[in-house]
Amino acid sequence: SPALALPRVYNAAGHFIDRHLAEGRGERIAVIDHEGAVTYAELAERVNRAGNALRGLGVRMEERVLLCLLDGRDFPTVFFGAMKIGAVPVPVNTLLQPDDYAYLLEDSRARVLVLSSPLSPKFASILEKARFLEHVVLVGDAGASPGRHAHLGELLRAAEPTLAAAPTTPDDVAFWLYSSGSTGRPKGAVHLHSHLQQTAVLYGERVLGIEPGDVVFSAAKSFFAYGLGNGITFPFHVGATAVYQPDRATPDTVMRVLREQRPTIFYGVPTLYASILADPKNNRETGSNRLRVCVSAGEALPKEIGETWFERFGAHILDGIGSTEMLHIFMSNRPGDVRYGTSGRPVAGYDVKLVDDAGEPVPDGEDGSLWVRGPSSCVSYWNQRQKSLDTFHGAWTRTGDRYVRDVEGYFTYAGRSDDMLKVSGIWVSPFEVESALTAHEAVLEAAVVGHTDEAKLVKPKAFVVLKRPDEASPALADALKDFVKGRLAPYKYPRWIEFVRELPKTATGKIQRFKLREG
Ligand code: 3UK
Repeated sequence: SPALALPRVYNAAGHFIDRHLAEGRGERIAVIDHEGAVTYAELAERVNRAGNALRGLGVRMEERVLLCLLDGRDFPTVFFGAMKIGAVPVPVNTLLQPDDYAYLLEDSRARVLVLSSPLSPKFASILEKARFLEHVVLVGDAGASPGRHAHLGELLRAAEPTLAAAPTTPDDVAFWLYSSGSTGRPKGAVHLHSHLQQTAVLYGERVLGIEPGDVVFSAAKSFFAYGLGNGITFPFHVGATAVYQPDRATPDTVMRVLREQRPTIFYGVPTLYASILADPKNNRETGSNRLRVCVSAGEALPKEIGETWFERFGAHILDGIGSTEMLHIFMSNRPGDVRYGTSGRPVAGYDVKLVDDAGEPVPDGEDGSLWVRGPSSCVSYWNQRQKSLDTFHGAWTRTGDRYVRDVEGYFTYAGRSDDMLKVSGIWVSPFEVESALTAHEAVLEAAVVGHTDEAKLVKPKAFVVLKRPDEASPALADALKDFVKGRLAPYKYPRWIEFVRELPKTATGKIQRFKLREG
């Protein structure tokens, strides 16, 4: 299918928000969140007010606005409001720690932070030092905050309800999404105005077949590239309804939404599907009897989970691989063509290749490094020249994944070419967990690798060398897990700790993690 031809003056807010009014869909429901329903007309007005409010705070074209927001109506309000004035929203992970947020504010140079009140304690100690930050706008309960912050509700009420979109082009920077790597801090993947519509057409429309009558629910939150497409741009591309849920996605919260809102499309990560299936009460009748298709991404979906889900929920799970850099899924199973245990075939509009270390194509049946090319690839990592050169080669992006293609053209995941782990679909750098462990007074050194649990999903496992080896005990292992939980985002802690006398190392002293991996 040919590339999308977008007009030279193009603003993503026009396509995803304002178009619905012009085309008579203003009274349709765009969003259902914990406060109720929002129509497309109401959402469009909120977006305008948000854009005007940000402008009123001094935000200009191309300047960043950091969004640390729980899922709800205010997420698309501020995301599109910022883009509509040509500013650059930067949604960030809501599960991080103060030190991470200090880095993101410094690196992005955001002038404004829009922050869900329940997350404000994580920022209390760092705001003073954020030298580029001028305003904090709180979302939700006003009582929870120091008085000098602005409140989104008040700003929206006071702002003008109309706003002309900034004259951006499809090639203007629209938003950034941070992605973690095996070394150093996360990198800001710079995305353009055209990218959102590209993914909505190529994957949302042509693979999922999303339609105006769909009700979608993504357990993956909107700050992930995966959740952003799932629950914001795909439904808003066609005028469908998105359900948002601010709480952590547990089997209970997710089953409640399935039961109460009866979505037609559900998106999750393998760990969540496995934990829902672990309770035999959960099925199509106690969930959504309208489900027509489900999606899994973030890490490979074990075959058994897909098969059992289909038996119990009567809808297939389409496993597909996407990335923050490519914005959404570029290789996938599709309705009527599901091969569990594989990532399917390339999504039309994207090209992939499997190459060896010399860059030569590998034959079918052998594993190679996966490269991808397509119209939603980010243009670079912000202020990271070397990391950008390592990853982006002309139109091609090196994913860091290894894959095998079979003779029929289906691709099977074969691991990473670096040490990075996907835990519940979210990146974890072993270095970061190792550093957290070695900060403990009892620990001399540590090595962290992936270890598969009973559902065949990868979780971190730590090999720990103690300063005094005779202190090794189950109680100390538990204490170390708690110690890491207190310092890093909760999904990063090691689920298993094995005390060892020494770690395998190269002659130059680098830890050989591959020797600690099983298989
Ligand atoms: C891994 C998978 C096997 C793979 C994402 C859908 O996960 C997303 O983005 P991230 O930047 O991570 C990208 C990396 O995750 N991965 C993702 N999906 C699969 N591995 N099977 C899969 N189905 O290592 C990839 O390089 O966090 C997923 C849509 C948008 C996304 N950003």
